[in-house]
Amino acid sequence: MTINKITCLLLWLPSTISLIAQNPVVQTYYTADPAPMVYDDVMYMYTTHDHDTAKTFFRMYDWRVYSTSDMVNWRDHGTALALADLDWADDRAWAAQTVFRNGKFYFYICAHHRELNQMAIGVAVSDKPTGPFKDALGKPLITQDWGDIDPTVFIDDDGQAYMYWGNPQLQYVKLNEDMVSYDEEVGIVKVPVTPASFGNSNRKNPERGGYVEGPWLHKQDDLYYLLYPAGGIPEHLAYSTSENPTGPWTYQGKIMEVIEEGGAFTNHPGLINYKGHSYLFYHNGALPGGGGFTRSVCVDEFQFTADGKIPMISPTKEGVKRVDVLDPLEWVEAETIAYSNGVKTTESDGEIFVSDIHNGDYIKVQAVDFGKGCKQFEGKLASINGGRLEIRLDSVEGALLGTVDVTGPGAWETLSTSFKKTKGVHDIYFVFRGESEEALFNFDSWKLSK
Ligand code: FUB
Repeated sequence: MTINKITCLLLWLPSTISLIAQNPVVQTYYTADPAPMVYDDVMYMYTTHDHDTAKTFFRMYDWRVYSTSDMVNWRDHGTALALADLDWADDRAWAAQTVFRNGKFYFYICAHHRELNQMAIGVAVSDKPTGPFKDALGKPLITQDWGDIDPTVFIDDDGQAYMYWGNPQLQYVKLNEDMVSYDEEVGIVKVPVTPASFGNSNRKNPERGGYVEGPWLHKQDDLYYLLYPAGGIPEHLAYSTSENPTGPWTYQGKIMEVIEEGGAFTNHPGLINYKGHSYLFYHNGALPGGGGFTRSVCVDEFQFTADGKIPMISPTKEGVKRVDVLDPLEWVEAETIAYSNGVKTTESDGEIFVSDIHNGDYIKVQAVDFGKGCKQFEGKLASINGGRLEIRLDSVEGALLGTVDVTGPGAWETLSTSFKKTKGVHDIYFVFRGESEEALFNFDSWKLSK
């Protein structure tokens, strides 16, 4: 457990703070460069992964994927792709994005090319949004120089797909329908990074526009929006618009200032609409132990103005409001988390479970719909040093619905407890207790019944 638990406890006392905090979205890992995608009414979020021990430079070896149906409880699906899955890549698993086309999910990534000793853009493919993804080409799609980072892919209404990328040179290709090759006749188009197109925030060179890296292409009401980190280090977020997916781009303004408190020197935007709301995904360094190389993804809601502008968006600790409730009558994976303190998740044989559970750690699950009444809890747990799972209502110190003793031989077992019939929508807090200072047990899934 590298995220210092004492720091965690100090930071989150009094525990009432954690009742309202939803940002950063993921607390079990350091995650960055969020790329949202909606498929089949579910929001997926692909992230990069800052290693817990990164101090003086990025240590990034894999990409992760999460999903939600309510915008507050995020299910951890584990590693979508790792450098080890790409024959040609050996370091810097940097920003990426997934899009769906023709029954397949295409994951555009950038990573360090072992032989060329430069960054390159590749594409991996899967039948499922959560992967596992496989290298589609066995080699990169784009290999020019160190600037080949941060791909963003957008499929227009006429079916034409565009991939933009680059630091500091913004560039694009028109992807072919197979999504793993591009129109060679058009080739790689370098976009003029002028102040008129990208603002005058470039601190090193005022002649040049403010665009730095991390583009995100979005279309709304026939207008194309290009969002990007700008200005230099530390980065703020800005956007430009165009009536065409290939520009020319007109600078519109800042959308997020440099995050001073709990920020990172980078930021990285992802804009998406979901269930009638507009969201900006970005990252900061606000998790305990966080910083420029140990970042965390966040999301805040905003509204386009009546004339189609993106307003300034303030990063919040509160995050976003739920847009749905969670059904507890079906088995819920324990790694479906609104907020957690102290725990991690572990992948084993294709299964993911909550691990690194110590005395005093907890998981918050938001807006659990008890309906007209539930009175039974079942959980799949496996003891390590033994302990107790407390099921509490609405806060860490909230009413104790029931306690499950996890003291078995170590294999997964289904344990249950009955509790006073409880109705309506509540947050559940799973609070972990035990005498051992080591990990107490693992937690796989749970459900309630009437
Ligand atoms: O996460 C590594 C790099 O930092 C990304 O590729 C950039 O966008 C910046 O966030």
